[in-house]
Amino acid sequence: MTTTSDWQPSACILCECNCGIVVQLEDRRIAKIRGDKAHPASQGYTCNKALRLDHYQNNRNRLTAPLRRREDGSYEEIDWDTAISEIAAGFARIRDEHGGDKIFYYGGGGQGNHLGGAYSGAFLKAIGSRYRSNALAQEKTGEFWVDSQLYGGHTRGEFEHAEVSVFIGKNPWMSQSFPRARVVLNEIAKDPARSMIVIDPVITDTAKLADFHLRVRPGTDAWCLAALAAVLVQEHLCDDEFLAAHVTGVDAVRKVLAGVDVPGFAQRCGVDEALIRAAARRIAAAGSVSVFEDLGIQQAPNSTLCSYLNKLLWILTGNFAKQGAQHLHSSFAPLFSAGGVGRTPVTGAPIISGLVPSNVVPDEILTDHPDRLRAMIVESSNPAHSVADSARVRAAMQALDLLVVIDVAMTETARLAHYVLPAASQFEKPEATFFNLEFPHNTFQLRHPLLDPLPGTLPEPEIWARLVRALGVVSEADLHPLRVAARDGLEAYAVAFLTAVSGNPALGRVLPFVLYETLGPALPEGLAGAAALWGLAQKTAMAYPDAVRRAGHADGTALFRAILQNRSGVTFTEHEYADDFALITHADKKIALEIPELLAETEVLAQARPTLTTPDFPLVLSAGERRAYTANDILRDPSWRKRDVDGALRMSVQDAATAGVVAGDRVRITTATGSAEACVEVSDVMQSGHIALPNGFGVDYIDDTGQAVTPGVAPNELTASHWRDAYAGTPWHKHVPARVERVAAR
Ligand SMILES: Nc1nc2c(c(=O)[nH]1)N[C@H]1C(S)=C(S)[C@@H](COP(=O)(O)OP(=O)(O)OC[C@H]3O[C@@H](n4cnc5c(=O)[nH]c(N)nc54)[C@H](O)[C@@H]3O)O[C@H]1N2
Ligand SMILES: Nc1nc2c(c(=O)[nH]1)N[C@H]1C(S)=C(S)[C@@H](COP(=O)(O)OP(=O)(O)OC[C@H]3O[C@@H](n4cnc5c(=O)[nH]c(N)nc54)[C@H](O)[C@@H]3O)O[C@H]1N2
Ligand code: SF4
Ligand SMILES: [Mo]
Repeated sequence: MTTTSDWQPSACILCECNCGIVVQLEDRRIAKIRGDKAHPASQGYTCNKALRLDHYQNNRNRLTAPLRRREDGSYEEIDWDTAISEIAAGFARIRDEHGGDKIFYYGGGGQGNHLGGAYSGAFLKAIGSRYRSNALAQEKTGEFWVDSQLYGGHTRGEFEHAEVSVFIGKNPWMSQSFPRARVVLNEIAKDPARSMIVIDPVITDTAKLADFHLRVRPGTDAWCLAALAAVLVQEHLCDDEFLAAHVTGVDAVRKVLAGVDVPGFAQRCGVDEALIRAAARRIAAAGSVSVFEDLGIQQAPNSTLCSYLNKLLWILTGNFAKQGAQHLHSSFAPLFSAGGVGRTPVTGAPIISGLVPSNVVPDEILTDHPDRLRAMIVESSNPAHSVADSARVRAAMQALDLLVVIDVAMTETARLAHYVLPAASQFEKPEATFFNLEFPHNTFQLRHPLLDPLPGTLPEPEIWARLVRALGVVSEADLHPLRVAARDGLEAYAVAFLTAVSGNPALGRVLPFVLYETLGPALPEGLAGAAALWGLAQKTAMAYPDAVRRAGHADGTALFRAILQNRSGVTFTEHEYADDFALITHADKKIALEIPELLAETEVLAQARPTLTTPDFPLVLSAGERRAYTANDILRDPSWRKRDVDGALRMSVQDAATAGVVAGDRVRITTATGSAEACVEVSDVMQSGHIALPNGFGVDYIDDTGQAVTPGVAPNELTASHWRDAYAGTPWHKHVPARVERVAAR
C-alpha cells in the first residue's frame, strides 16, 4: 500500500532562486509539487522545471555505496569505515610527502545545496589544503574583481520596482535568477511607464518583451557598453550631484568616455547609433534603474571590461541606494571571500575571491612543476563535464595521485575517481543555499529533510565529520564541555562556545566540525546538519545588527531559532535604502570609480578588432545556453524533458542555407578543440554567424531498460582552456569559433 504524506515545505534545487515549494510524498516518490505561498521570496511562484524534481530524487543513477576503483578501472563497493580510513590516510600521505597545499578542493554546492560544503573547511584546514575553486570561477570572478574595487561587495538590482530594467547577456525568462522572474518581466512589459533594455545577439524570450533590444554582434558588448556610457557623459546625462557626494575618481572616467567615438563603436557592435542613444537617454531619465549582467558577457571576450562598463551605467546615473535601483546586500554566508588577488602556484593565474580559475586547473596539475596539485576532492560538482576542454580535464584528473568525488550520482567526474562517496540527496538531509542576494529584504531557508537518507548514503556534514575524526585532530575532552552546554540550551551553548574557542585555537580551525559534533546532537531530530548555521546566524547578527532586528530577530540566537522553526524560510535582514552606503567597504564609504587598467582597455577599444572567427571556423558558437529544459548537470535522467530532448543546435536561416541543412538534419560541429554531432533547429531568433547549443546535455544515463544513453552534446568537448579572460581567467564559452557540416544525406 502506498503511503501519502502531508504537504511539506521544501525548495526547488534547479536554479539559484530556490523557489519555495510544498510537496506531497507517496512512499519515497515526490508525487505532487506546488509553489509555496508562505516562502518569503518566491511567494508561490515556480517555473516549469520545479514540477520535475522527482527525476532528481529517484533515478537509476543514484549511488548507494562507497566505491573504490580497482586496478582495471572498474569499481567495487566498500563499507563506509574502510572508505573513510583509506581516504583520510591517502590525503595524510600526500600532505606528509608533498604538503597539504597540494590537495585541491573543487565544488562545495550546486544550485540547491551549500550546507554540506560549509563543513568541508574543517577537514581541508586540518589537512593543510589551501587552494580551491568552483563554478563561480567560470562566471562571476571577473565581476567580483570589479565589484571589489568599486565598492567591495556584490550588487543586485531590484527589478520588482525598477522603472528601467537592463539585462546584458542575460535571459531571465529562461534562466530566472531573481525572485518571481516571469511575473516581474510580464509586469514590466505591460506597464507603459516602465522599460526593459536587453543587450543580446539572440531574440530571446526576454528580448521579445523588451522596449529596447540592442542586438549586438556576439562578443562586441564592450563597444556597445562603452558607447552607452559615453553617451551619458557626452550628452551631459550623468547625475552630477550623486557623483559629487558619493563617488571618487569620476574625472578619469569622464575623460576616457569623452573620447569614445560613439558612431564608430555603434558600427563595431552592429547596433544602430540612434538606438544606443535612445537607450542611454532612457536610463538617464529614469527614476530607478536595475541591471543584471550574466553569462552572455561574463563568458565572452572582454568579460571583465564589460562588467566594469556595465556598472558605469548605473553609477554615473546615481542608481544606487534608492528603491528600484542597484544595491549592495547583506549575506547570510558570503559566497565570495573578500581579500586581494593571489596567484596560483604553477601558472601564476589570478586567484579572485579565493577561487582558482576553473580553466587553469588542468595546467596546475599536468606539469612537472614541484608545486603542482597532486590530489583533489570534488564535492557536488561535475568539472569533467562543466569545465572547458573536457578531454584535458579528464587527463588532468587521471594524473592525480588521489581523486575523491562526493556526489549523489555516478557522474563523468566520479568515473575518474579513486573513491566515490555517495551523498544523501537534497531532500534527504537538512539543506540550504547561500544565494541570499536580495535587498532591502533578504531571505534564508533551511529545508528540513523530507525523507531518510537512501540506504548506503550519508549527508555531507557526517562525511566531513568522519574524515576529521579519522585525522584525530580534536580530542573528546576538548568537545565534552560543549556537548554538555548544548543540552542546557542555546544561551548556555553560546557562553561555553566562546570560552572553549578562545582557550583552544585548535578548535577554531575546525569550527564547523565542532558545531556539528557538539550542537548537532542537541538540535531537533534530523537537523544535526544545521549546526553550522548557528555560527553563521551569530555572525550575521553582528554584521547587520539593526537590519536583523528590523526583520524581527533580537540577536543571533533568536535568528537561529527562527531559521529552525520557519520551514518556509525567514527574512533575516530588512534594510533601509541609506544602508547601501554603509555596506560599501571603503573607509570613505564612497564608490571608487577609477580602475586604471580597465580605463586603458576602454581606450584600446578604438583600435581593437572585434572578430575572433577565422576562415576555418567562421561561426561563433555559444556553447551552453539556458533553455526551458536545462538545469546544469543536476537532472541526469533525460525523460524529465518535455521538449528539445536532443538539445538542438540553433542556427539562423542564412547559416542553415549556407551549410545546406534543414531543421532536423544532423550536423558535425567542429572547433579548434573537438567535434560533436547535433541535430539542427533553424530559428529566426539567431543572427547570421551565431549558433547555439544548450547547457546540461551530453551527460550519460542508464535508462529503465538498462541501456546507456547520452542525449545531446557535452558543450565542453568543444571549448578550450586557454580561451579565457586576461584578468579573471573566466572562459569564453559563449564565443567559440566553429564550423558546421552536414553529416548524412537526407
Ligand atoms: N533553465 C535554466 N535556468 C538556469 C540554469 C540552467 O541550467 N537552466 N542555470 C543557472 C545558472 S548556473 C546560471 S549561471 C544562469 C545563467 O543565466 P544566463 O546568463 O541568462 O544564461 P545563458 O542562456 O547561458 O546566457 C544568457 C544569454 O547570453 C546571450 N549571449 C551569447 N553571446 C552573447 C554576447 O556576445 N553578448 C551578449 N550580450 N549576450 C550573449 C545568449 O543569447 C543568452 O540569451 O542561469 C541559471 N538558470
Ligand atoms: N560550456 C559551458 N560550460 C559551462 C557553462 C556554460 O554555459 N557553457 N556554465 C557554467 C556554469 S554558469 C556553471 S554554474 C557550471 C555548473 O557546473 P558544476 O559546478 O559542475 O555544477 P552542476 O552541473 O550543477 O553539477 C552539480 C553536481 O552536484 C551533484 N549533486 C546534486 N545534489 C547533490 C548533493 O546533495 N550532494 C552532492 N555531493 N552532490 C549533489 C549532481 O549530481 C551534479 O553532479 O557549469 C559551467 N560550465
Ligand atoms: S528552476 Fe529556479 S525559478 Fe524554476 S522553480 Fe526552480 S528555483 Fe524556481
Ligand atoms: Mo552558473
